[in-house]
Amino acid sequence: MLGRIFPRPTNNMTKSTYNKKELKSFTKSFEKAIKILLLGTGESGKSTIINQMKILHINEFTPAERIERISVIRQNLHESIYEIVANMEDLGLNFDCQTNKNSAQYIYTIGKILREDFKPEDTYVEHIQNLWYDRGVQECFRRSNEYQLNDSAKYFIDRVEIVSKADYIPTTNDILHSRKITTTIHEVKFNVKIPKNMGGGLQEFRMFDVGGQRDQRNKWMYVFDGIDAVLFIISCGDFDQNLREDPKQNRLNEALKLFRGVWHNRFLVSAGIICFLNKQDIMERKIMEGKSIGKYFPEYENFRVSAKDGSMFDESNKTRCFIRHKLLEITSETPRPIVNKECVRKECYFHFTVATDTDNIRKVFYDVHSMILNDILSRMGLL
Ligand SMILES: Nc1nc2c(ncn2[C@@H]2O[C@H](COP(=O)(O)OP(=O)(O)OP(=O)(O)O)[C@@H](O)[C@H]2O)c(=O)[nH]1
Ligand SMILES: [Mg+2]
Repeated sequence: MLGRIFPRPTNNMTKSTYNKKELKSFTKSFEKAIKILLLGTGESGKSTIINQMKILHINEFTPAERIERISVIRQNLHESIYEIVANMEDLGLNFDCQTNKNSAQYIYTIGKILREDFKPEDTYVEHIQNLWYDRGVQECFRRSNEYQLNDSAKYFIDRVEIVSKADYIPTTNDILHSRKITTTIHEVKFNVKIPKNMGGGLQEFRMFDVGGQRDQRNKWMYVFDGIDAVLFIISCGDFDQNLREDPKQNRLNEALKLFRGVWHNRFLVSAGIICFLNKQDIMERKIMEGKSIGKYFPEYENFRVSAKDGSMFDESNKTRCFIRHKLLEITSETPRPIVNKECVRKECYFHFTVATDTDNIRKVFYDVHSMILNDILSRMGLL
C-alpha cells in the first residue's frame, strides 16, 4: 500500500456501488493534485529528475532557459579540469611534459571560479585539450573518488570545443548533465493523461525539489505537509566517494542513514515512498574499471542474489541488488509507535534509474504513475 499517495475517497461508496460511469466521474473528481517531494543527498539527481519532468510533461527548454545555462555549463567544465589538475600533486602524479605543466598553470591562473565576463578563447580550449590527453591527468581523473569531482566532468571536458564556441547554445542533453546546487525549494506542476481504461482525464502532479546537502536539509520540513509520496533518490555510483560537506563520510552510507530518517519520519508516515536507485550508468562504469562496493561495505562479500533477481556473477547486478537489500533492511526495521495504526507504512517501491536518460525516466515514470492509479483503484475496491 502506498499510504496517502492518492487523496482518500471522500464518500462512503463500497465496491458494489461502483460502475464504469461512476468510476470515470470518480477518477475525474481527483482534481486534487498529487504532491510528490524529491528527497536525497546532494548530487543524487533530484533536480535532474525535475528537468526530465519538464522535458516529458511540460515543454522542452526555451531558448532563454538554454542561454541562461551557458554560464553554469562553462563553470562546470572549468571547475572539473581545475579540480583534476589541482589534485595531481596530492595523488603523487606528474604531467607528461613541461608543456602540459604550463597548461595546468594557465588553468590555475584563471582560478576555480570563472569571472562573469569570461569568454573562452582558442588558447583556453587548447590548454584543456593538452591536459585531457595527459596520462597523469587521465590517472587523476580515474582516481576522482579520492577527491570531489562533478559527475559530468568527462561529458563536458570531452565537449570543450563546442561549449567554448561564441555562439554555443546548450542542447537538452547538456542541460541534463549540468550541475547547479539547489539551495531553495522549487516546484513544478504538470498534467499526465490517465489511461481510458482507468477513467481517462488528466491528473495534475506537483513536484517539489529541495537541496540535499546537509546544510540544506533543515528546509525540508517546510514542504512535508500534505505530501502524497516521497521520491527518494539514491546514487548507486556513490559507493566509493565521500561527501563534499564531510570528506570523512562515505556518500552511500550517508544516503542510507538519510533514507532511514525519511522512512521513520513521523511527519511523512502517511506518504508513500518510492525509491530511485539512480546513476546506474556510473555504478556500472566503476565496476567495469574493477572497483567493488565490497571495499566499503565488507558484508557485500557474503551477500547472495536471490534466483528471481538474476545472475549472482554479474557484479553490476549483484551491486544494485545489494544496495536495494540495504534499503529493504531499513524498511523492515520495527517502526516507531504511531498513534494512527492505519498509517503504518508497509512497502517501498524501487526502480533502477539513470536520471540523465530521458527514455529511461519516461518508462520509470509511466510505471510509477500506473502504480499510483492501481493503488487508488484497489483502495476503492475496484481492482
Ligand atoms: N551519469 C549520470 N549523471 C547523473 C545522473 N543523475 C544525475 N546526474 C548528474 O549528477 C549531477 C548532480 O545532479 P543533480 O540533479 O543536480 O543533483 P541534486 O540531487 O539535485 O543535488 P542537490 O541540489 O545538491 O541536492 C548533475 O551533473 C547530473 O547531470 C545519472 O543517473 N547518471
Ligand atoms: Mg538539486
